[in-house]
Amino acid sequence: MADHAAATSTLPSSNFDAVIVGAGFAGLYMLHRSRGLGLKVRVFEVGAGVGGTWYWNRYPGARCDVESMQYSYQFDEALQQEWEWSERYSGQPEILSYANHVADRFNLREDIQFETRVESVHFDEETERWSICTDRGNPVSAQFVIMATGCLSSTNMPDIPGMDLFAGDIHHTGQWPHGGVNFDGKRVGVIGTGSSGIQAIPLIAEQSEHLTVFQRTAQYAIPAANRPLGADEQADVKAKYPEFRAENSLYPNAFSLRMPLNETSALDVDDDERDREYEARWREGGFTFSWSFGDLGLDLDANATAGEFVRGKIRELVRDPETAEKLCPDTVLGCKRLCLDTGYFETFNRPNVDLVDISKQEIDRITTNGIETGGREYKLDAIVFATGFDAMTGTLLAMDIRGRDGLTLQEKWSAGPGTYLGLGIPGFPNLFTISGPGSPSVLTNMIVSIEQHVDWIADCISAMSKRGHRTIEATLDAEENWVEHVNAVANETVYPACNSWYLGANIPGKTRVFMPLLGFPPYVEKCDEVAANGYEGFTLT
Ligand code: NA7
Repeated sequence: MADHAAATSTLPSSNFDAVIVGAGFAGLYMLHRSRGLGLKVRVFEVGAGVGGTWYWNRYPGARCDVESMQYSYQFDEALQQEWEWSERYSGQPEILSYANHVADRFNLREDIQFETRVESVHFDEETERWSICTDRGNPVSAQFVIMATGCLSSTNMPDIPGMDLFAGDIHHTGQWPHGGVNFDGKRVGVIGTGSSGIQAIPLIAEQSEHLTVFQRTAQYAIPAANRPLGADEQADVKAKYPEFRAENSLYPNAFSLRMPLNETSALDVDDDERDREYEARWREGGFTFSWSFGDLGLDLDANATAGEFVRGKIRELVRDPETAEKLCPDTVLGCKRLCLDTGYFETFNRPNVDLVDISKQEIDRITTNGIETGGREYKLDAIVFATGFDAMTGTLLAMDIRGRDGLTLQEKWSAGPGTYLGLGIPGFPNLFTISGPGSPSVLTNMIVSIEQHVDWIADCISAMSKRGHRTIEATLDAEENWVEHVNAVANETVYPACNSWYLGANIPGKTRVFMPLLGFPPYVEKCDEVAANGYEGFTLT
């Protein structure tokens, strides 16, 4: 392995110890750790800057739903002490500034090649190295490839007839123009009411002349109760940051909430007590609502009481009863990711906002002038697709990845994504996925999960080097048992009860498999155990 002094002056070079794909939070920390190991490393990033999700999702209102004091790196005490957050939940611009600060502070940019898309990644069995081609030419090779490609990085653009005919502008929330969009005086249509739509709609309503929201599935949203973060509050956490982080990693989602989990069953209390609990958490804001009772995620009847409470709130907040009914979800609360909102339901009281229910009658076509559905044309100057992502696998499958015997990842995953620990794939030696399918990732505080994965991978590479191993590869048995385990855990809960992107159900034709693993602490324990047992479930050569 090359020493780092050599590594920092290598652009352009063609032989690396490790190639990292992506310069979001995962890629940045992986680069930092790889350098610490003395690896000669190159990061390829499609964007012109760092930040991943937070680089692309610049739509109005884009905000993290995990609180600021937790949604940040913990690997460097000085870093977590010096950075100041301004709000309870950080907005996209602040998180992107933080990512840039980290890149500057640790001089990461010099090993990142921006505006470069990795097109193919092929394993050569003779040399036991990967060959990586990008859209910039100049193929490179590497012993290790680490996919830091993010879970929500391939946008889902529905194939609606007539898209190319529309005379106005079309935007996707996940690929928002860097200069912003001026909606002044415009008639705007928003398709999609998941987290992105629910965050963007109130602001687009303020900025535009008229907004029409096209809703396929009504969604549960809880007030975020965002507010400026007090200096005292921030200082309190910083005074005990390592302890705060350690405690948070013991929660199933790897973050703590402002009110503790109430372990009582929602069915064991009377209506008044139940409503009091929901009301207190609704006021507090955030995901603490889902901790109102111990069985909301486990029992459909218990869950239904929470759904009823939220529907009651929607009926109070939205003045027009017909619109309120359309906005009332009838799905299982939390089985599609619960949204946090700021004035979402109230937005439908504005005179310039209309809601079109497309649950029974999908959009027929896009015309030169707008959107046609239910026998009517809605005249628009701009259309915003808030239609989400081909989550967890989309970006990996878009690359031409070939492992042993020329096996493509598309072939390997034709019946659904199989991994061991969300970290390794049989047939693809020395290729790691950070927060890959089968890991807790999107069900947790992503940055905590990312750091855990990066540390595991870095320790693994270091152990291999010390023991003289050239390759590491997950076994088929380990993969099969792991996929079964991930789905068995999900089947104990209400998660499989609806068509969420966790299941791949938002993408037509995508195999229905529950992709993320529920429960961060037992997962960490398992990863540590695997490493301690000489990388059990992997073959080392
Ligand atoms: P989501 O949560 O996948 O939401 C996408 C929304 O777009 C959702 O309301 C979908 O309705 C709707 N959608 C998707 N395709 C269509 C078509 N073809 N026609 C009409 N409506 C459609 O994506 P987000 O970007 O909001 O959030 C993703 C994650 O980012 C979120 O969970 C947070 O973790 C951050 P559906 O529900 O499928 O009927």
